[in-house]
Amino acid sequence: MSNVVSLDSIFGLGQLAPPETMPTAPEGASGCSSSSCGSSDGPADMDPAVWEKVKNHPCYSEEAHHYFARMHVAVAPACNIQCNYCNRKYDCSNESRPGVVSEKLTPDQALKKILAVAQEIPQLSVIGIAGPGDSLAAAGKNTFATFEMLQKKAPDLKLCLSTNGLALPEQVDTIAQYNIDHVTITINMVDPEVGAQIYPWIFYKHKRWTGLDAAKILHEQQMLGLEMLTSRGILVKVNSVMIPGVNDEHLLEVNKAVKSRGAFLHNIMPLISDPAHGTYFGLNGQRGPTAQELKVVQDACEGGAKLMRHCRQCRADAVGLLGEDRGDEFTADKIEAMGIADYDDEARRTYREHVEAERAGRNASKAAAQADVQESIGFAVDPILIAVATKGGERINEHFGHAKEFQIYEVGPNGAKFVGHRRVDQYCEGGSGDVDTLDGVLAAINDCTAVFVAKIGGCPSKSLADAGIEPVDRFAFDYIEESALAYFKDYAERLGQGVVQSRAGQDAVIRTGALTARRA
Ligand code: CLF
Ligand code: SF4
Repeated sequence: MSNVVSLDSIFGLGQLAPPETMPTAPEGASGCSSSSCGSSDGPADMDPAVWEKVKNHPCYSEEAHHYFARMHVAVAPACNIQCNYCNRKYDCSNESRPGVVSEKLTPDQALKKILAVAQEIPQLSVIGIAGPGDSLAAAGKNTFATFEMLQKKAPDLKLCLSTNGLALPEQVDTIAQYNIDHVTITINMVDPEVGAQIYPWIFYKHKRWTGLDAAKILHEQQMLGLEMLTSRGILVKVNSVMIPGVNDEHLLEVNKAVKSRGAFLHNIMPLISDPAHGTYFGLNGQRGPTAQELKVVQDACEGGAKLMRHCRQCRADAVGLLGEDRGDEFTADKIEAMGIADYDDEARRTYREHVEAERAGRNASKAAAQADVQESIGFAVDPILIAVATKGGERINEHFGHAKEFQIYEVGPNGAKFVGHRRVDQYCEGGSGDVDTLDGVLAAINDCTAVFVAKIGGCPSKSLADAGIEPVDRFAFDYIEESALAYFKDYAERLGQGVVQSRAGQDAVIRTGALTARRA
């Protein structure tokens, strides 16, 4: 199998345009920073050394998630605590979706798989260990053995791990020793009274602890581990599972506490709760949040620790861009049949250079679109939500009927920004659309004013329009944010003329958990 992956296939899909086709900024475009445009944080918003660490990490940079892929290797089966949203038969739901047991790997098997994926996917930039248990339980033996081999063999790949934090303080020196720049801690509470409703027990210092004692120890270890990591300059993302009625309002306190200890990002994820998963919460009727409930809590935390809103709650063996799972292309049998060539990072280097060129032109074009909106709208207009069908590259490049998720952008007079995603069943299978599936799509994007697509048929267009969601294909293959701003300018004009009405106050159904590849 070829060791160098051509970028033609990516360009051919319209995911990324060659640099010379990028839109240019109109004369007089202002140089407003990406943050003042309301878009994702970029080099203008952070220390250059931090930007270097996050610019190719799909979880730590919202912008990077349109371009770069991560891969998880399931080398850590053990766990040292019990969460009420977890069933040990499945993957760790702190950083992954319960539902399908991962193919567990030894460190040697993991290395082989990583090298196979690296030669096939030029977007690959990060290797994460996120279970299926806790990456630092059992002294993190498999986790560190994998990273030790990997940093020697493939030094261009970033190392990332996720933990519940109980064993973290004892492992911080080892994490620093292996140059692991990115650590996620799942912190669901900073008050042990709340923690006792989430964690029935922990196993710590050769003893099982329950109730308030367990929650108190876990809380102290999490805070200490967070402080130790940030004081060493290691970037920490905090994941919190939002559990309505248990810790939803409390997450504002969590946000403040982790910000004051230097956390880089806070990722508030919806509880995945289904009786079929056999979890305590699932079996006892604890529900997950709606899209609007999640957004309300996320919005309330704005201004504190920076929020991550693009998490896909991926599996402990996920492979690919965040909205996809290519794990079925890399099963043990297939890797064995592949034959791995000598390690070569040329395709990834070429790809990264191309992304840098894309980025260089985007700030000006976003700023120009933003300035145009601000100059042309002379009255107050509430922001709206837009659903976007995309395959990546920050472009509108997916057909409505082929979309397995829609990215949600909030756009208003102050800019356009990514605020979430909605997973759906693919409407069009085998050349024809399914009415029941269309109902599911409508429910998932019911709070949106418009849906941007590369192409759409007459039938779903009519259903969308009847539901009050405007189907828009005139921006096919263009950049998302610039198109959203152009649409908003036009929408505001029509609103002013009374031609359209605001859809504020609608709610939508979210489906939690990761996209699951069809396993061979
Ligand atoms: Fe994996 Fe996590 Fe590293 Fe990302 S995932 S270990 S930080 S490389 Fe990312 Fe997946 Fe959300 Fe995790 S989308 S579940 S936040
Ligand atoms: Fe499950 Fe992860 Fe919690 Fe352990 S830390 S109980 S594997 S969700």
